[in-house]
Amino acid sequence: MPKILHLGFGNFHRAHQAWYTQQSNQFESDPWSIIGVSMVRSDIRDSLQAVGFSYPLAIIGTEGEETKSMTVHENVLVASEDPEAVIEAIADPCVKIVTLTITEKGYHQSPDGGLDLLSDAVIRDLDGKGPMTAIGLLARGLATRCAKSAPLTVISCDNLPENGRRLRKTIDDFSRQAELVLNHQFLSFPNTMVDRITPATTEETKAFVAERGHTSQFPVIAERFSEWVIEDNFAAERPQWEKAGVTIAKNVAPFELRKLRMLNAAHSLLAYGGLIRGHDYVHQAISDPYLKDIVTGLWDEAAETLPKESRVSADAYQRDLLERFAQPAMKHELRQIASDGTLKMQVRILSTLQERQKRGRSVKFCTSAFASWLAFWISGKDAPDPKRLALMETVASSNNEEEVQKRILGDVEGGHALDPLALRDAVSEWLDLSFFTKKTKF
Ligand code: CS2
Repeated sequence: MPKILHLGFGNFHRAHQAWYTQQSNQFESDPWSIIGVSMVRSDIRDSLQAVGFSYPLAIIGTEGEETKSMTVHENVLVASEDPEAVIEAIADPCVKIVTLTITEKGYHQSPDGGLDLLSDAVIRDLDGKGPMTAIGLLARGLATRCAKSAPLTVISCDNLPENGRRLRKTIDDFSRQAELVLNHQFLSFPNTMVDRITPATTEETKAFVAERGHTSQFPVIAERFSEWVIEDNFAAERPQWEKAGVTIAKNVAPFELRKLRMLNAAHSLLAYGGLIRGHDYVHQAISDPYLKDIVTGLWDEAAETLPKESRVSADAYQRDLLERFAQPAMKHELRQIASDGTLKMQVRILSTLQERQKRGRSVKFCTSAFASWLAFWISGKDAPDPKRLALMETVASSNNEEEVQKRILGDVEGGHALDPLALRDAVSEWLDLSFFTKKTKF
């Protein structure tokens, strides 16, 4: 049985890559199975082990809903407990593909796109004094794997532009530091675009699936819409994913940029603007006419920056997004999306801003998304973020809103070659109007 190993056994993986693999297994004479790797938590492995690693997936769409039993996983490993087992599995020639959902921060990237050698987690991993990072685990597994001359495809499924290329760069940097030898003749890192809205599991999720006859501590809810575009660059065998609706493409960039700059950018704007205005869920924020107008403005601005291939369908894409965001049964929490903004802002918003500034085009609405994030912190709200403490200190350091803006802007602008004065002016337009502060409309 050919295998896939997946690093980051979260809801998104269980609703997306797992779902595509289970669907395409209907067409395989030798079906694929997945070994999930939970980076830290062992409770999910303990709970799912008792039921053969199966779990219910509730799929919700405007045309109704269904709950599927997912049975494609054969095992779950816990990296924090036994990293060597993960390294061994990556090196096992039965594993043909490694997929990853480790979130933006899992890549430990520096602003120049390489591995951040100043990151504590990376330093501890390299010194052997802390838990291995996902990048460290993968680099060690790949070195052992290459020594066996057995080819392997490594697919990043995180929301980052050119995620395959970035992953390869961080793996190469880590390997160099750790003196691991990789042979790229046996490896490939295709770029991908992944999409399926998948909220975190709550007590309500458990009740929702229980009402439909499924008992599980770890059920998943996802929207019916799902998309996966993978660059046609495989080093080894792969499932017939295209039979389950996956697009295997020569160039992923048009899809990836459209998704990041339209879907994810709007999500971030709705998260910060929505939380400030007292909403909890995406469907509430998008039905707030005030926010909806700003989101539409953002989409128009982002669409203009897209490559021709995806620009032509941007209007239809916007209409679909409005429908997808508006589904109340998804209960997609804004808090979930608000996390890790320092990393998300750069790839979702600042890249559009930069493109538009270069072309001398208005940046009013894409700036609003950035301003909403600044205002979120300035107004004393809180979310998990790698720079959370630094942001909170900056906010506490001065009562002068403009001064605080200036410092935060300085922190995240790095590497984007934005015109800082123009950006500051554009942001001030939103914050001066007190758009996003507690004082006014929000
Ligand atoms: C969201 C994404 O949490 C977030 O930041 O924007 O997880 C989004 O739901 C997915 O990318 C949809 O495919």
